[in-house]
Amino acid sequence: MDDLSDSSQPDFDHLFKLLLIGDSGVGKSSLLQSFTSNNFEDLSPTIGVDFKIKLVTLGGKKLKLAIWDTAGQERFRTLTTSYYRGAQGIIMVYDVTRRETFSDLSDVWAKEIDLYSTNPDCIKMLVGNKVDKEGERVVTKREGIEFARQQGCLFLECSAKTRTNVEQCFEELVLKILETPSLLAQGSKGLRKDIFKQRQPETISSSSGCC
Ligand SMILES: Nc1nc2c(ncn2[C@@H]2O[C@H](COP(=O)(O)OP(=O)(O)O)[C@@H](O)[C@H]2O)c(=O)[nH]1
Ligand SMILES: [Mg+2]
Repeated sequence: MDDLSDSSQPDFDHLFKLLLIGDSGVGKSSLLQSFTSNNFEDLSPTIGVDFKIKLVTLGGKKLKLAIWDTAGQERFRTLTTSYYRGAQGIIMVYDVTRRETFSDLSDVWAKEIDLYSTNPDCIKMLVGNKVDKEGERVVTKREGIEFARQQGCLFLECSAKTRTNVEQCFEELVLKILETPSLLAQGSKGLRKDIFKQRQPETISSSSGCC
């Protein structure tokens, strides 16, 4: 019973589920790491948890953000409906130095969102990561802006490595969610339990099964 959904003390006004999607290697886990713990380190490609929690105060509200990261399943394009279910915000990440990660957003990921996202009002943020590697850039900012316009998403370029614009990626998305009444209603009640339902800490303990 003593799980995260047991809210005996209401320490936040809204709980939002945010997702990170995009090709393997674009820097999703690094962005999350950079946002939630203020440092950048070389992460192993597979992290053993499904989401991280961050408490923030934005727009005068105390918010609990449950930010979901893939544990490497995106490599096999096997993110399931439960990953998308109930999300108020989706961050679509590409690597400005790898064009295929940008084209996969329209070829693969935007289609998945259409298929699986249960929230018609869900806010999307397009993020071009690794701008610290300016010399290796192959996707221009202009292209990012244009794609975001087509998709109706917010847009930012950032670097998880230097932390440039990392907070802004999450904050602009959350501020937009706060402006959307239908999403606010979901984030304050009801969905709390659902958000934490899927495969909670068992992935952590699964590594040491032997006597
Ligand atoms: N130069 C640079 N490298 C990055 C940046 N973000 C991530 N990386 C590196 O890109 C690789 C993949 O990052 P990771 O976060 O595991 O990507 P994920 O598969 O999308 O979760 C790692 O070697 C990271 O250190 C960035 O902003 N700049
Ligand atoms: Mg990752």
